[in-house]
Amino acid sequence: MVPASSSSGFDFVVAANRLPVDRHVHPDGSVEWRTSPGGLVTAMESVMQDREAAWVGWAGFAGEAPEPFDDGALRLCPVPLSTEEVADYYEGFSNDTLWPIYHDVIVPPTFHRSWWHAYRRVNERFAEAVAEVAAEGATVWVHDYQLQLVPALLRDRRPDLRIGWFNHIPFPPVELFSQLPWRAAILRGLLGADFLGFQRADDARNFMRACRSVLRATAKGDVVTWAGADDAQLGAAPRRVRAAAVPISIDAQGLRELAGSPEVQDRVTEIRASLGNPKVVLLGVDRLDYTKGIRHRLRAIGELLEDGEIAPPDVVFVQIATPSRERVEAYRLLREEIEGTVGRINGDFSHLGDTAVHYLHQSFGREEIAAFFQVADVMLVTPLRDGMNLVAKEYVTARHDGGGALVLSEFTGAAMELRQAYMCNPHDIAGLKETILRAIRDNPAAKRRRMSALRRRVHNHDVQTWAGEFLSALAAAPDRPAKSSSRLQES
Ligand code: GDG
Repeated sequence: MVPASSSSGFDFVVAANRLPVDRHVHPDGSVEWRTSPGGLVTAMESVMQDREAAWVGWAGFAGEAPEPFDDGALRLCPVPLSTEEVADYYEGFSNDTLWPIYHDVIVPPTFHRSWWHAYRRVNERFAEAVAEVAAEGATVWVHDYQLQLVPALLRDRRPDLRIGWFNHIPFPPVELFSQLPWRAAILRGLLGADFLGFQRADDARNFMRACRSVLRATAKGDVVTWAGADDAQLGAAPRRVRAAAVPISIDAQGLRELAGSPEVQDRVTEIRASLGNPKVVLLGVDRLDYTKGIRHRLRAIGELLEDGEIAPPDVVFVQIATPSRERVEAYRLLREEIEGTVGRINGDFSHLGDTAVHYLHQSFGREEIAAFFQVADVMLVTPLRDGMNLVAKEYVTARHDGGGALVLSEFTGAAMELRQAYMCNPHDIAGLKETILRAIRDNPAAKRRRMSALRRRVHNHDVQTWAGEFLSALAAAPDRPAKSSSRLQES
C-alpha cells in the first residue's frame, strides 16, 4: 500500500458499518486504536496494495466522531452516530428489522417507521462521507445489509464512481422480502451499484426475483436491467447491474500459522487437560444469535445424553457463545433460554468433576479460538440460516494435523462449498443426533479423507481470492459509468 495522503481523494474506498479498528481508552485517558481481528481487514490489505485507500465506517461508540486518521497506509474516516441512531439504525432497523427478514424470519421482524428514517439518514451520511474522499473514477466497495441505500445515494452524488456492494448475510426469498414496507426503496438503493456480490447463487437469484416482482425490472441471466422510471435517484437511463455469487472465505495462511504456533499448541494441551482429557470433545463456536441453531444443537446433545449414547467424562460438549446484540429483546430472550437449557442438561447429566456441557458466554482472543478448534474432535456448525459461516472454514483450516470432523448445516453458505462435511438439517433433531454420532464414530481414515478435501477447498479459495474475484467482477461490470465533471463543479 502507498501512504494515504492524496488531496485529490482515494482510488479505493471501503464503506462498512464498522471501521476495522476498535478504540481502547487506557486508565490514564489516553486512546489507542487496535486493528480488529478479522478476515475483512486482511482481505482488503491484499487488494489495497499500490492504491491510495480509505475506509469509511462507524468507530463503535455514540457521539461525535474522531477526525479522520491514518492506520499505516490506510486512511480511516469515522462516521458519527448519535445514541438514538445507534438504537434506531443499528440495533433497530439493521438488527431487528432486516436481520430477521434476511434470516428466514426465525424470529418476527419489528417494523418502526422511525427506525427506517434513521436508516435512511445514516445511509445518506455514509454516502456523503464516501463522496467526499473518493477520487475521480475511484472504486468503492460497500459492505453489507446496514448500507443498502448507499449505492444509489452515492451514484446520485458521484456518477463517476465504480460501485460494488457485497452482502455478508443471505438475501431472502421474495415472499419474505416483500414483507418489508420499504422493499422498493431498498432494491432501488442496491441498483445504484455496478456489481452486487452475494454469498450463494441462491441469494443472487432471490435478489433478481425481488427486482422482477417488486420493481417490475427485467432480470435475465445474472443482469438486472431497470429504467428506474419511478426513481429520481437513478434518473431515466436504463442501468444494467450484475448480481452474482462470490463466496467469502478466511485468511487461511494466517490461521494455519497461528494454529501451528508453539503458544497455541501449548494451549491445546492445557485446554484438553482442563476438560479432563476426554475421549471426544464436541465444540460449538458462535455469536449468541438465534440464527446459529444453538438451541437445536443443545436439544440434540441433551437427547444423546438422555439416550446414553454419550456421557461425561468420555464425551463433553463445549459451547462458546460470544456475547452479541444484548440490547435487542430477541437476543436477551435467546440467552435466557439457552442458559436455562444448559443448566437443566448439566443438572441431569453432570457429576461432581464431570461436566456434560461447558458453556462459555465470553469473547476469547484469536489464539484461544485457534486452540479450541484443535481440541475439538467434532465441530458442530448447525445454523438455521447463515450467509456463509466462517467458523466452519476456520475449523477445517486450524486442524492442520488432519484430524477432526465437521458437522455442517445445509442452511449455511459454507455448505455449498464444504461438501465433504457431515451434512445435517438442524430442524431434524433425530437426523442431527445420528449425524453427530456418525461424526464421532466413523472410521478415522474416512474422517481424514473428508477433512483433507475440506482443507484443500478453503486453501484454494481463501479471503484474498474472494476479494480479488469481487473486484474483477466489479471491474468487468456491464455499465461503465461515464466519467463526469460533477465533482470538480462541486469543489
Ligand atoms: C456474518 C454472517 C458470514 C466468534 N467467537 C469469537 C470469535 N469469533 C469469530 C469466528 C469467526 C467470526 O467470529 C464469526 O463469523 P461467522 O461467519 O461465523 O458469523 P457472523 O458473525 O454472523 O458473520 C456470516 C460472515 O458475516 C462473513 O461474511 O460468514 O454468515 O452472518 O471468524 O472465529 N473470534 C474471537 N473470539 C471469540 O470469542 N477472537
